[in-house]
Amino acid sequence: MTHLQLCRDSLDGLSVGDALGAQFFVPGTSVSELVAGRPPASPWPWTDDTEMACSVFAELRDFGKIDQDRLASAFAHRYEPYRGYGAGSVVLLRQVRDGAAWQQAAAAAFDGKGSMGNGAAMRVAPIGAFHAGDTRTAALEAMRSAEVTHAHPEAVLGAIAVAVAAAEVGRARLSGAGLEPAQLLDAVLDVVATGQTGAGIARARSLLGASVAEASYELGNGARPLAQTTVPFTLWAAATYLHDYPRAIIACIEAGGDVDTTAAIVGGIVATFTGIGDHGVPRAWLTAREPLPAFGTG
Ligand code: F2R
Ligand code: MG
Repeated sequence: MTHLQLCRDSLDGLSVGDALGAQFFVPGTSVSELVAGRPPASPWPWTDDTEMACSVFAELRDFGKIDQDRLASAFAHRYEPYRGYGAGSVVLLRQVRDGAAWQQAAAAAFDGKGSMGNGAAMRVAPIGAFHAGDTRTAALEAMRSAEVTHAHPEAVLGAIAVAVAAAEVGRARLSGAGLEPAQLLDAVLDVVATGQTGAGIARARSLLGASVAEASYELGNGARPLAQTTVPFTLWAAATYLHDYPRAIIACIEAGGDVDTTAAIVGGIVATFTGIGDHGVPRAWLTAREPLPAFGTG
């Protein structure tokens, strides 16, 4: 098991979560049918979460690290408008594609506050997987990947938290050591303890053992698609269902809100630990997901 294989598993978990989660915006799609083993009809198109994560993956596969200029250019030139990007990201990616510096475009977003959307967190789990066991590098690379589109500190903290979680579960997979839910959240809190996102993760730790309904009510489900109202619940779900990928994704669907993105984040973390098959990403779900773009394979 190489770090690139972990990264690939993470991307598969992320993209399947995204694509399946997005199906639940289609009227008539039922979670009870999914629980009964009858998933929605394929194909499941993936959305912006996967398109951006594939660019992150390609950076790691080809260069082993995040170069901010190259990543910003990749995001902008691969942007497909029908993939459901957030409104701020649409503006920013078009500006960068038209020649603006990402530093200025990201800083100017939302009246100079920068985006605190969950878009930096939704694409970052493969970075943590690639740096499994190296929390510090995972956090630094996550920060670099976030900054090219999201200048607000909450968005950057959210991305760091997700990458650290993926690095920690990757460490556990490689070593074969156990990882309790509280241990995972403590490892994240060692790095991200500030801001609303840090406070939310601390609250998530106190809610371990709660129901999906209570946890999502208390922590948010991304209905406001911000880092601080998305990342705490996703870490709660990943920690709670770390050994069971399908159950982790179903928890996101049950929670409602920004389902494609909560399932992408949770899927990217959990698949780093479970891999494919058995209690990992079901092979039938992988087949149902729209094939990844060529730049996100290999
Ligand atoms: N947004 C969606 N889906 C709904 C759009 C559908 C689309 N129009 C279509 O039908 O095709 N999904 C995607 O957005 C989330 C990721 O968002 P990202 O990349 O962070 O974008 P953005 O626009 O920067 O932030 C998202 C929203 O958060 C609010 N917001 C952000 N920063 C703010 C700030 N400083 N102050 C106030 N509000 C802020 C805004 O409402 C942004 O639009 C994922 O769900 C992805 O799948
Ligand atoms: Mg999406």
